Amino acid sequence: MTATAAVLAAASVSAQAAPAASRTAPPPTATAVLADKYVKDTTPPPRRVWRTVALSVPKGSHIAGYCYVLDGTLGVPQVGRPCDNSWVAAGADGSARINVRPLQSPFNDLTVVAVGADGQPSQVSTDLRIQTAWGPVDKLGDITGDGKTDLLSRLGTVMRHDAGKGNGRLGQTRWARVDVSTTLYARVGIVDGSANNGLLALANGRIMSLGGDGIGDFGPESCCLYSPDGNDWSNVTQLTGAMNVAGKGTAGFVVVRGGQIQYYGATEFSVRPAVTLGVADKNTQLVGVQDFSGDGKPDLLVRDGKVLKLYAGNGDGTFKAPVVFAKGYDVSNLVDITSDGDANGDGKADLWATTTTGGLVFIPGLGKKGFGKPLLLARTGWKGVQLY
Ligand SMILES: [Ca+2]
Ligand SMILES: [Ca+2]
Ligand SMILES: [Ca+2]
Repeated sequence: MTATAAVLAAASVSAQAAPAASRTAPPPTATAVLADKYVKDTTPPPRRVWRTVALSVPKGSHIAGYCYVLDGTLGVPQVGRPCDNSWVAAGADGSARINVRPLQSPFNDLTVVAVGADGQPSQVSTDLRIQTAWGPVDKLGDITGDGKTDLLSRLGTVMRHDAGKGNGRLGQTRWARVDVSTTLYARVGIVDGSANNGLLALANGRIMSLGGDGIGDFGPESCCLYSPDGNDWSNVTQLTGAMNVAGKGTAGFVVVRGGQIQYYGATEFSVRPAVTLGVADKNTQLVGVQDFSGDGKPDLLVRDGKVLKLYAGNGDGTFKAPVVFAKGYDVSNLVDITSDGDANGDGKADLWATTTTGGLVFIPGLGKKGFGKPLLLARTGWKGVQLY
């Protein structure tokens, strides 16, 4: 360090250390305790159950309120910069009650700072760990926690989900927070050790996992799944989840990569060598990996031009040679087709597809007989939407 730099550094340190003469003392640290009917229970309630938390500061402290976040990073407010997480005003005695919804099993962390009338935060934040009962693990295909298969899709850079009603039809639409620019997504099962279904994302040649929040949103991204044949996935052009292909509970995914269709079994952190299933060309579209044939073993369904081809799964991570499974599924009629499993409760894997006129159809699975007559769910609103 030069003499000048040392002087500047010393000046900078002393400037930071100097107290601001106009400031009052920061408010005291908050106390956060659970305050609802569940605190008497010997085991905590499951995730997604709303909890009430009582916030307080010592008697006689005058504060404006509390800034808090559950399972996230608190952007601590400052004088002139208000709370950008959740905010609750304090009563005259400095206390407040908040309702929060723990979404993870088993631990959820609440971070709170008290904020003075002048906007100053307490010097130390308060952490409260809220426990939930473990599981049950959400059904594959259900991202909202009601046991019914949901549709996940993307329009431009925005991810949306439409809550399945359990009869193939769709209910409430929600837009997710996750940023989906320049990225391929695949629906998979548990990716983060929680009980909520998550996603794989491919961006910039890397495959990342995004845990689910169990009510239809995902993230943040966690890096990375490493390929046994080099960690560069940049030549992957399609990606779909492939759970239970090598037995119940096993994770994996199928890609189109370098003109080939490949299955990769995966653990949380590593990927097994590729199983090449066939060749892919410009007419190849991965539809999904579900049990379409009705024998209990997940199969790969691929659109090849005007037909759907089935790669029947053997239940051990290998697949049989493809056979034509259904006809009349050309792009001039159906733009994008996906399967997230059974959406109408008969145990057979179904399809959702967008139409060339911007509509959406539900196509019920008939097991080994293929698929039934499409049911029109929406005439418009689905133009340019990509289904996952
Ligand atoms: Ca659901
Ligand atoms: Ca099957
Ligand atoms: Ca079905």
